[in-house]
Amino acid sequence: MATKPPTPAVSETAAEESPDQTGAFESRIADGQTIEPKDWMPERYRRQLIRMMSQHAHSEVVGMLPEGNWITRAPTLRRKMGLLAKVQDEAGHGLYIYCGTETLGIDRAELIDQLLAGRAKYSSIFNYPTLSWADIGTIGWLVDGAAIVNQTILAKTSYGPYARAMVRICKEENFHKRQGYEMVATLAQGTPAQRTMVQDAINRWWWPSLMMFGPSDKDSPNSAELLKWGVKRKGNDELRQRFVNLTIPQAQAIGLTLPDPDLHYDEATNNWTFGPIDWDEFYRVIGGHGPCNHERLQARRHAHEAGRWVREAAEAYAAKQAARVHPEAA
Ligand code: BYC
Repeated sequence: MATKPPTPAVSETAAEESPDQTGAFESRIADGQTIEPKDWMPERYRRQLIRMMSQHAHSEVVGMLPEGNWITRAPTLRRKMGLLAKVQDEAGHGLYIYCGTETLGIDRAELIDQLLAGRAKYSSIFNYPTLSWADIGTIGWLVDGAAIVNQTILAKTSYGPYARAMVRICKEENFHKRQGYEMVATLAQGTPAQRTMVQDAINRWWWPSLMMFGPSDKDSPNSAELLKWGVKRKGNDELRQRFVNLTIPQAQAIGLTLPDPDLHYDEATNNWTFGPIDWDEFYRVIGGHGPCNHERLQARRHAHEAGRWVREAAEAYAAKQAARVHPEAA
């Protein structure tokens, strides 16, 4: 049965917030304390977290679709089992984060309605198609790899429930990344056709993976506030650079290339410098006009309708159980 989410101690409007309250809140964050659901928080902090956490939860759930597409076509039983487990893990991540978002006083059903109505964002990366089996390894390596870089830092975010969800999620994402890299490395050592297939997958997923970190800091309207409140601990550009620095040696180790003629190692900064990102493409995709946006939302809407009877049955069962335990309330 749907339970009412707890109501955090927020003011109804930002106008009711006193400088003392905000000052005490910001000192706690500066002291490295986490903010917990029953603590007072500025309304703006609560809204920012709902925005970011719900987008993250939606990304996990929509992220099951491109990979789920290959479960029936995995080349071996071992690969099929690995992929099934990974896709199930993503569903679990979505659930933890939806639960975490509910501690901010919003109902999961409302968040899912926003997604299905096309009013909520989810990660741009899941609007690209999975064209070959090599895409599955490449997603594990690059997409989960990018996610880990972002989420390892989010495990230190100032909001306790989100930080704790990230600790477990990162452990699983690490496993996904290793599994993906092993698949890519196996194909890289395979036949010329397998090598061509995996290189093609990397060529298609590299730039969208860099876009996962969001716009450059100077064009990121939310970053300054999120950094001030310790929701983000690093900017989008720093995390993107960290991902690039980690990934290039991994590509070199298995003899594959990344599709960027401008890539070079900068001895002065110890960074791999990369070419310009196509931000027009990024904004097109997050604006709903990527290659698979329509297909992804349709698949979620269909799954939601197909699962309606399960939700109703679960609610009816929970109500029956509750009536047995508390017959007076029935
Ligand atoms: N895609 O001010 P900014 C996974 C939006 S799932 C779409 O920098 P912020 C996995 C942004 O929302 C990984 N939209 O925003 C699952 C904002 O729009 P609104 C998902 C994006 O929040 C299955 C606008 O652009 N991870 O790993 O400061 C299988 C301006 O951006 C994107 C998370 O969700 C994007 N890539 O920073 C495998 C992590 N980038 O809301 C793997 C949690 C930006 O103002 N989220 N936008 O209309 C974050 O860390 C941050 O929200 C972001 C963006 C770094 C993504």
